[in-house]
Amino acid sequence: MRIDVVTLFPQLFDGPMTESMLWKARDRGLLDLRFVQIRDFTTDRHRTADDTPYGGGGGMIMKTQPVVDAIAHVRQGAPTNVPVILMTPQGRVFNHAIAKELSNHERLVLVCGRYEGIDDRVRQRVITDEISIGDYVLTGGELAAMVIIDAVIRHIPGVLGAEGAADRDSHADGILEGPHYTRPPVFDGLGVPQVLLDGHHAEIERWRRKEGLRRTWDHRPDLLRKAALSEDDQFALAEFAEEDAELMRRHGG
Ligand code: 6GU
Repeated sequence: MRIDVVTLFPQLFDGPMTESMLWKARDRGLLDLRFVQIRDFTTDRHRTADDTPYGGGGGMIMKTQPVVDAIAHVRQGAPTNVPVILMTPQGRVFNHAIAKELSNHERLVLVCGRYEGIDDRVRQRVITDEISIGDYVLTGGELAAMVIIDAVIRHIPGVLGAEGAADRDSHADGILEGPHYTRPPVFDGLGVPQVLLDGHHAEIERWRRKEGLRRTWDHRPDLLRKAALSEDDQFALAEFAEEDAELMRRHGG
């Protein structure tokens, strides 16, 4: 997969994109990650990429022409249907399903805004999708682009060690993952659930599923409305509900 990032600050990507899993993906040729400096497409002596907003108000707006030209540059020779995605708090909210969907594309173009925003005519002319990573505002789209790159490439076959591991992640089937443990067997008086030490594989899988459901019940009950739940899952949820009701009876709510 090839990803082109259109940005005024390519250096911001240096650390996160050259370590660990990201680097392995690039090293193995599974991810061709490139950066385009918007400032290289400015036309004036001062390489001006921003200007004051029409209508007044604070802040600076990124100019249309350098961004449009930078995008045209990376799209040369690319199929016409390559997604050109604007990083913006006004976009659709990123999630597991969108990460997986984007991973099916041969190429992506991620456009990072800075300052107060980009002239809307960039969006009107060349943007095909707009993504936000959550309901808060970042100083620029670069951190959001890094989040998206990381989450997307986990779905490319061969990027994660164990094949298909992304399908076992939290959110993959609509529920969270349960807890994990490694040695030692006791830390500061805290043990490890006996079922994990016994080595009975089917029991371990049942336990993991149930603990994942318990986490989801406790932290993200909103996810349970959309999750695909088996009869055993429903039974576990009924048990959690009963436990909660029992706590309420004993301690008041
Ligand atoms: Cl994609 N960009 C900016 N600037 N802020 C954000 C965001 C993106 N997603 C959440 N906040």
